[in-house]
Amino acid sequence: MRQPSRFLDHVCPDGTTAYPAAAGCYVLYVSYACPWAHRAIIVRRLKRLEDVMPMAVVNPYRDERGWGFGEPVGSAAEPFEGFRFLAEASAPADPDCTGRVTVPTLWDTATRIIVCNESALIMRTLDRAFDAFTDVRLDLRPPALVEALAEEIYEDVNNGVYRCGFAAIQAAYDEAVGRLFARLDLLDRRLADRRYLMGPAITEVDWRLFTTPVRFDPRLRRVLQDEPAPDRRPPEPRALPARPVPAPRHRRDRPPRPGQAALLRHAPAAEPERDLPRRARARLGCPART
Ligand SMILES: N[C@@H](CCC(=O)N[C@@H](CS)C(=O)NCC(=O)O)C(=O)O
Repeated sequence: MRQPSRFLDHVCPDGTTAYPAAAGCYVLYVSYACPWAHRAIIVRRLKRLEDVMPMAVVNPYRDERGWGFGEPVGSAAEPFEGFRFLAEASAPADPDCTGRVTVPTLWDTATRIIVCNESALIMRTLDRAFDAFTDVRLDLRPPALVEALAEEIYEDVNNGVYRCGFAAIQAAYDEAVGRLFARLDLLDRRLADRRYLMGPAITEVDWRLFTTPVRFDPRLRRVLQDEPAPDRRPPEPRALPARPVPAPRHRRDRPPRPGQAALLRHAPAAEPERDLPRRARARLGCPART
């Protein structure tokens, strides 16, 4: 089952949380397969924060130990902390915790604590907290943003596909599939006279919607467990912000900057793992924190 997010703090530019905005201090852990992580990857790219917030990608497959790095499918070893499994990141904050850690996860290399593993909050942190480090002025949360719409999209679409996939009985499956497609129809109608869900400008809600239906084919077909009924094809892209918006290219990240490149060359086994955070911070230019 999908786990609730356990870490719900955020980075703040004005020092009102324990996590000040600073370049090179935080690592974003993601899976390219995950629609929730995809949201964070998109905002990081839109805000051009690639050099400010390094990103590490987990293996595409996970087993009962949760997301891992390096073995066995040839992904890169985790370059910042030497984690073999993302679950190791939860130990400092929650030593008794045996739960897995979900992606996206925002990790603070200074305190060695997970700041947040809730994608909606991470999106907001990326949208707002690092403005001093980017020239991109983008407001994904205008005052008119309708929270209720985001909530409906979450319930019926983003989480709705999981309710389809995890349904244990036919009636639950039918109900979830019905709600999913009814919501997509409503969204489609909403987009009939506007370019984006909130009007002329793209906002957080569009991106929150986008990462689920864009996976209808091929990944969500597996989650949905079945083909939709013959009269219910997956939605046409009209309901998605993908076509009119240049979708950020996230598969190929920009080459690491010199400090990161040096860091990436250090396989975790080659040096004591405990030294990595300090060196990582130094190389990434992260100021010391007390
Ligand atoms: N509420 C979370 C959900 C994230 C989530 O469920 N991520 C999945 C991947 S799609 C995950 O990491 N699952 C790992 C696990 O359950 O061990 C968010 O929006 O960030």
